[in-house]
Amino acid sequence: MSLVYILNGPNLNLLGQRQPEIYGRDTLADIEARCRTLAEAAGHILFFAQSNREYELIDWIHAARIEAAGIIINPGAFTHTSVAILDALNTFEGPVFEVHISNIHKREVFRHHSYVSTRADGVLAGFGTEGYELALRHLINRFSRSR
Ligand code: DHK
Repeated sequence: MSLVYILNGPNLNLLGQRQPEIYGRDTLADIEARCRTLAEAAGHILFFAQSNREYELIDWIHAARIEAAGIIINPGAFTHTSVAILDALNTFEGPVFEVHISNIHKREVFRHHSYVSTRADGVLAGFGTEGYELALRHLINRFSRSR
C-alpha cells in the first residue's frame, strides 16, 4: 500500500467554471473522486489537495518527502514561474509526474517553459482532466512492478 500525493496549484479550484473551452467542464472534485476510486481499487491511499498559495504547495511537497511514494502535480501558473516549487520537488526522492489539462505547448509562448519539467519523470499535457488518471495509473503500475 502506497500513499500518492496529487497537488494542484492556483485557479484549479475554479475548474468547471474557468475557461471551459480550455479546461473542460469537470470540477476538481470530479477529478479527485475518479482518482480516489482508482487509487483505492489498487489498494493505495490518495492525498489530493489544491492551493492558490505557493508556500502551501511547498509545505505539502515537504510532507510528501516523509510519507509519499509518488507525487502528481499540476502547478497551474506556478509551472512557469516557481523555482521554489522546483527546489522543493528536487528534495523529493520518489517519482514526480507533471500534469497539465491543456497542451501548454500549443498556447501562449510564456506557457511553453516549465521549471517543474526539469525535475519531472514524466509530463502529461493536453489530455484534458483524464491526464490525472493516466499519471496515476502509471504510478500504480510502477508500484506493482517494483514489488
Ligand atoms: C493550468 C493553469 O492554471 C495554467 O496556468 C497553465 C495548466 C496550464 C493546465 O493546463 O492545467 O499554464
